[in-house]
Amino acid sequence: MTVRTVAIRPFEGQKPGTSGLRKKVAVFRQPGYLEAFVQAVFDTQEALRGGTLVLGGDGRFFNRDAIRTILGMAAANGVARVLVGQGGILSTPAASAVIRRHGAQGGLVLSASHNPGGPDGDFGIKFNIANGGPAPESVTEAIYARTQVIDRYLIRDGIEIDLDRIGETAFGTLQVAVIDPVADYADLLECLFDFDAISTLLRRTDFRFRFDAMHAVTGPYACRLLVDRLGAPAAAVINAVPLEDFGGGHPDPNPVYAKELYDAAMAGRLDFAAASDGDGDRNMILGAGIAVGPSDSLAVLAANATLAPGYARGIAGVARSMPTSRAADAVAVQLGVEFFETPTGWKFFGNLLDAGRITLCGEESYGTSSDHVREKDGLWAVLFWLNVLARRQGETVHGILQQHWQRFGRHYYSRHDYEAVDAAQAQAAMAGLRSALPDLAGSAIAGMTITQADDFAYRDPIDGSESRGQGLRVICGEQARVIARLSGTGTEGATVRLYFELFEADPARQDDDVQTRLQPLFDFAESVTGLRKITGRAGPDVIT
Ligand code: G16
Repeated sequence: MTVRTVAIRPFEGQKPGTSGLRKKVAVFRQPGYLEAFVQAVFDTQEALRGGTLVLGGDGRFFNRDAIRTILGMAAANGVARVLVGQGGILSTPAASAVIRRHGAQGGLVLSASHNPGGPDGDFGIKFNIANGGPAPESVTEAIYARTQVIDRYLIRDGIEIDLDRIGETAFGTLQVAVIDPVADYADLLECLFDFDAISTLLRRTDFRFRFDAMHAVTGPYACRLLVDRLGAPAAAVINAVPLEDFGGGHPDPNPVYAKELYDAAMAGRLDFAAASDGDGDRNMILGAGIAVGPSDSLAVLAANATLAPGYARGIAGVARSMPTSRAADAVAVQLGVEFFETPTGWKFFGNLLDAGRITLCGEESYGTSSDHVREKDGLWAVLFWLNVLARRQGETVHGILQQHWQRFGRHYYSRHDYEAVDAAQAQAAMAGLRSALPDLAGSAIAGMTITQADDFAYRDPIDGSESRGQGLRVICGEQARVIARLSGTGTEGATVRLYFELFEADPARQDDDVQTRLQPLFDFAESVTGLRKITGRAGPDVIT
């Protein structure tokens, strides 16, 4: 088995976005494309030589082919050991858990997250560092720089393993271990939550519970944890078998793409319902007649953290991405713990978690997690909510939220997405707002004075690194915010995201229709971006 050196030329655009490199499957299937990116990882991440690499993905189309290629390249690049999930499966949080538990030097996670799969869908690859988290910008920049000059990749043929059989195989200096993709992760979660209390709740015949795995990676994890370990009825986990094309669906747990589940909960047919995304790091939480916004979810978990054994001693602090509502800040203030505002992207939480400054973190994009891993974690959030419900016996999701708002105030919140917009039109809308920024402070939106208008820049409090251009924000003190940014995860044109937040302290005004309450902010956004006018669209494609 000899190492082959294959000459290639650099591919344009191998710059990782918000979360790794995401492209159409057809782009990834070009000869040498995947290899160029992976070689750039090996060329820049020297610790992998002689080290351990974790490898797995969300099971989407091209997952197995990519794994075969990467195994051959790992062998050729001197990796000593690869831990690969059985069937090529590893959810994103499970990959993070495996990297940490086994002291690996890094991991390659194959996923395009919530984006659709199949031959015409999307694929993605992300490098995670030794702390289990997504590579910080300094690392992704180095990888990108290498892709721009790459002229060869190394591969060893004959690394053939049965991906479906757990076991170890040696190929010269490379050891490949096919591991149970669920075990390490399930053990970790079992240490954090009150499994006895949750189990009692899930076995109650009057507790109507459903988890939708959306034919994505969480199916096996949910079955093992919720059904096998906790005793939920098997029928409670739906769409549990991972499919290469997610059954033709869009594995994004939100009211639009998990509509059936959403409708069942909103109609009051379920007491607690949840869904996760393609790679298992996102979550949507629903109660009878109510959807818990991701920003609120983070705040509620922070306020109730001590109910879970893993957090019984309290939390060190909490962080949220800039466009996420400030609901969690309000909790942190009352708890007397630190809170942080980071740019969009889970990678920005890594340093704060490593330094022990925060315990919980979350984003408006249906992501919540804690210091148990360095990724967001869908099932973790579901178990946390079940833990809270089990310990606050007799209370409903709706009741818990209402009490939360009464105590901390309500942050009405919504995100409007304009998807697959012509890139030039998206830029024009952003430019409109950007040029208005310097003159906005002092003027008003629906009677609320604008106190600040800027392009968000972040200075990491741990390593001092700077990240600029992270989203345009218009702030009315503690009362309201309007934010605009371009998505860094789309693969078609540009996706413009508008985020709206309005604070309401008066309990008598906390049960209004969200979109109605936010309407003045929508009108303001249109007046400064001209987005609808420029794109000719009547409204957003997705409202969450
Ligand atoms: C990724 C990132 C998240 C980010 C989300 C949306 O999530 O990990 O931090 O909030 O994308 O990013 P954007 O607004 O740039 O599209 P995932 O679940 O797609 O990996």
